[in-house]
Amino acid sequence: MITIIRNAKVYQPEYAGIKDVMLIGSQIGALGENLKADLGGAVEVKEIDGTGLLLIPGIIDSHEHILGGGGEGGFHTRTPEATLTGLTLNGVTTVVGCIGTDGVARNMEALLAKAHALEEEGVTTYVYTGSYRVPVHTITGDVMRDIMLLDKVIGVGEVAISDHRSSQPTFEEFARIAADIRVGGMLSGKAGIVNVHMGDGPRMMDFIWRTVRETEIPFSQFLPTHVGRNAALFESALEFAKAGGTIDFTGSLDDDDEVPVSKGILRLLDAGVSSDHFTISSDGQGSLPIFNEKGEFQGLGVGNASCLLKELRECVNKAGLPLELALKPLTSNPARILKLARKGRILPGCDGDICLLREKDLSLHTVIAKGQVMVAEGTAVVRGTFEK
Ligand code: FWO
Ligand code: ZN
Repeated sequence: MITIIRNAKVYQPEYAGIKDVMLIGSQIGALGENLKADLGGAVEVKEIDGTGLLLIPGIIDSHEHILGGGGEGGFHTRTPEATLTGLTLNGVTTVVGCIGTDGVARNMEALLAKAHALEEEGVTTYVYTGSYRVPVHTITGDVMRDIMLLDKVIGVGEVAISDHRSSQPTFEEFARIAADIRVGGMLSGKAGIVNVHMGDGPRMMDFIWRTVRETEIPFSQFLPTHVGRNAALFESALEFAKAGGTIDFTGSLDDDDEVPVSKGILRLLDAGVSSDHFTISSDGQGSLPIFNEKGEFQGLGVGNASCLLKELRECVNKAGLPLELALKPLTSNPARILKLARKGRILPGCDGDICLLREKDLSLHTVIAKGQVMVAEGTAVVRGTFEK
């Protein structure tokens, strides 16, 4: 199958002008003007009119509870799993699944099966092995074996620190996890990322700082998430980013975080942090529990991948960031830090993961994943197995 998207304003994410983009099978084949594909009728050539539309790389969500999560208020508060259109209708074409608080009734075997299910339904999936808990609950019994032997495992997480729900790991346990996943990643050509769940506790990023300062493990091994959840944590995360680390904001639908994403990004840029060093993920299907100061459960919401395009719009419309910069934390930045070589960019040889947005309101028009049209003019044309 060949698909030519014509005359769209192409963001690679850097702006490339009005171009045609040709998809050959599941990959981007070419960018250019007046592209033609004449295969003597042997292969169907689809055309999509991209006139007046913005063509961007498919969104990479580096932290989503695709299996469902939650449970902090008892069994009835376990959150529902991700659905295919819950991803594609929000522009997500690549997702990294993780397990959170409940590492017992949610396990790695089920997470991996869910990741394969979503891959079979049409998007690209990866997983972090483990959950909040230390020692890490793996599939093979060992963090290094998991990342070396299981293709979809690209790191460990979300490892909880500075949180009343963590395992209260020692620094040595934390450093050992980072060491093992680093070497396992190295030996398997993967990022070996430690996706660190940052809680509200006063120790904040101490374990990460100590690992970077007291061991040979580099900044790039860590991707701390939820960094906007309180102002003090954000200041520490800002220092980490200034020192060369990458930090991950959790998008939110009601800006209940103390540091809204677009404000946090402006702060980073003002502080001289490169626009390569921050990402935005959704925590989709994860629980958003509220606890009072005594640690008593008050209630919970559920994360949703729709926060990603909402944060993109806020970065452009509220913070006045150029689209080509605001796209980086959702596309080329996670692709780089997670070492997803063919993801996050509109370049020949990259996977055919593309979103078309309407220019006036950055609303979603079309989504293509691995060369397959998943959403056309705002309607899902491919649905999950049990989605009606
Ligand atoms: C955050 C996932 C939190 C689950 O602190 O970590 O609970 O297991 O599903 N969510 N615990 C939400 C804040 C960033 C608002 C998780 C959740
Ligand atoms: Zn978390």
